[in-house]
Amino acid sequence: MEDASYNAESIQVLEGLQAVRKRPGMYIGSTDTRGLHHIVYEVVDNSIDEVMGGFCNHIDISINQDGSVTVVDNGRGIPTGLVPKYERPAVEMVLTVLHAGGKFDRKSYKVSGGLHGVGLSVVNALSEWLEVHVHRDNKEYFLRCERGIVTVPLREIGPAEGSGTTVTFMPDSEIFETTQFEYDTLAEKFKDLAYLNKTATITFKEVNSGKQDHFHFEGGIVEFVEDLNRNKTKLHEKPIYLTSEKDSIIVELAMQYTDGYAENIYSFVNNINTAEGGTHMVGLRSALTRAMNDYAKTNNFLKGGMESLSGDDVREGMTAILSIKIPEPQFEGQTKTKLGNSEVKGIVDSLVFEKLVEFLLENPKVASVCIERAILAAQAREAARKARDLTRRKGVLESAALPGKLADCSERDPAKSEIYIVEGNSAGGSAKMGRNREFQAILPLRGKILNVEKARLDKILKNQEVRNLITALGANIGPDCDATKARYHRVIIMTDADVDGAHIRTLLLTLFYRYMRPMIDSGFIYIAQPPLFKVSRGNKEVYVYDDAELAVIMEQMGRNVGLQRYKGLGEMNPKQLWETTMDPETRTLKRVTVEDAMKADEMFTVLMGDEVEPRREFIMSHADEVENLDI
Ligand code: 0RA
Repeated sequence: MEDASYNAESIQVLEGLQAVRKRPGMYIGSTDTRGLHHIVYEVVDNSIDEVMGGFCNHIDISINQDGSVTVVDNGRGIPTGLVPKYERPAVEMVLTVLHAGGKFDRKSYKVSGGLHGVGLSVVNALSEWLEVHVHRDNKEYFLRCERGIVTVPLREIGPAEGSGTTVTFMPDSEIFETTQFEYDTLAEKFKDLAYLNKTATITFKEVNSGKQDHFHFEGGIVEFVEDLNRNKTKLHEKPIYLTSEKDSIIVELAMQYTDGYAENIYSFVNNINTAEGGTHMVGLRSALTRAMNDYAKTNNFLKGGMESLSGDDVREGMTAILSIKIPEPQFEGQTKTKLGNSEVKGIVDSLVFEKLVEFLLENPKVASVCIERAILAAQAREAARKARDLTRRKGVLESAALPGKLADCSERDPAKSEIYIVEGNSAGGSAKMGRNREFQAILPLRGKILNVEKARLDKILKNQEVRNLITALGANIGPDCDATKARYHRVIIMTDADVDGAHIRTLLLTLFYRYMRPMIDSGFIYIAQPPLFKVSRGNKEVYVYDDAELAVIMEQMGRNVGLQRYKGLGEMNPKQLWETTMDPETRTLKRVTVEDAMKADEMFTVLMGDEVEPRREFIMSHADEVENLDI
């Protein structure tokens, strides 16, 4: 008799999932932490689809003791009935057939085209094992697979109340470079999902660490904006909220002006963070500029020869969330986070324009605050342009006029050159003597540079320390910043291991984050790691870089050890500074990344903002935020 489970159909299925195991990167992007997290998002996205359809309002996620992940939802439950043509339960096909999703169209806003939306079958293929419990029609069903192959076929295991799906999977250590989940990364994503889907309550816990979170935001993206602005000074009490729909495209926008200077607009398409922007953002920017200019002109706000407000003026100080839902998104770009659908630009533009004009007319007080804010920005921009022209003419920003305090290196190839930005003149002296002058330049900074968060570009450019830095780096600042012009591909911030050192480091990072972002994006910014202690016994000396290490070393060295605590770089002589902090053979550098602009902005805001307590907390807890990198 022919084995019914081994026919042409099942061979195809096997081949499909084998392909996923063979080239996982094609389906989930990579097999590192990112890819690992992706498969969690994939499962959760399926539950979110049920939320968007209005069938589900609870999702509970846990990282279990054994390292597996469980996602529980109270949606309709994956269908269990036999699919006519195939004579197999739908749930089995959803789990074992690539792109089976199309066969059970849920008519929701799918996450296709990006790295998500590959389907549960991909998660299944990349799991050592995966189990599904479905509650449907007052029954509980169970199914188990191992590495994509059904090992326990669908069976009814008892009665059940309500409906829903529970998926538990163990990521396959044969596939993933790491199977260690980062709680905070996952939690951040689930929090975003809860903001974007206000009907959902999402809980998250990690059994081993005891960490847990509960996310539910009645206000949706309005609350998202309020949260982003919580440490800022708001110019109007409530975020402006608009929503509209056309051609099956749903557009939602929440925005609020602050007294800051940064523009913080985040966009999402079908809950995916479109960090690279795209057609929806183009449409939004066009609508904002048009609506604000229309209102300003109609109501005689523009005076003194000012002709119009630029897009930058209109967006200065704005925090906004744009969330759109579209049936067939096309994602493009380096990280597949740029929306490509050309029809979206016009739709977002016209919907936002129409609703914003309506809002401004109905809320003249808020309208006038927003317009005045943009006018101020336009005036300051004009002043900044004049100041910049002036400094340009004087040659301050030209590489010909390098600052006198800079001890440059002899190497001319930026890729081989580094610059140490050193706190204080005395440490600067040690660094100059200790360095390898062939490829290491030193720029000492005196005292604390300007508090850049509170100052505009024109004021910042007047600060001598900042000018020295900009000139030395050669990459310019603000909209003109160009990392390809940088004179060094390693810009290393070297500060004391005390509170002042932490402060000046943050000031520098703020400057880079706000005005020289391309330098961070290019991976050119680093933080030096000077030792905290020197442990000595007889003529044996060991440098120690953190407290945990100190305990171990003290234990190893035994009795009668000498312990010196380094508070400042100045306490080391040039040779020690070279050996511990500057020699590429032995030093450790931390590379500064802006993984998550949203988070970084929040950090800087708290640090530089008016409130003291969150600032103190921040300094204590975020000191190690940057990635560890051995070079
Ligand atoms: C296919 C069709 C239907 C629901 C689902 C899949 C579904 C999948 C997942 C994955 C996790 N949770 C889920 N919940 C539902 C529609 C079912 C119907 O029409 O009743």
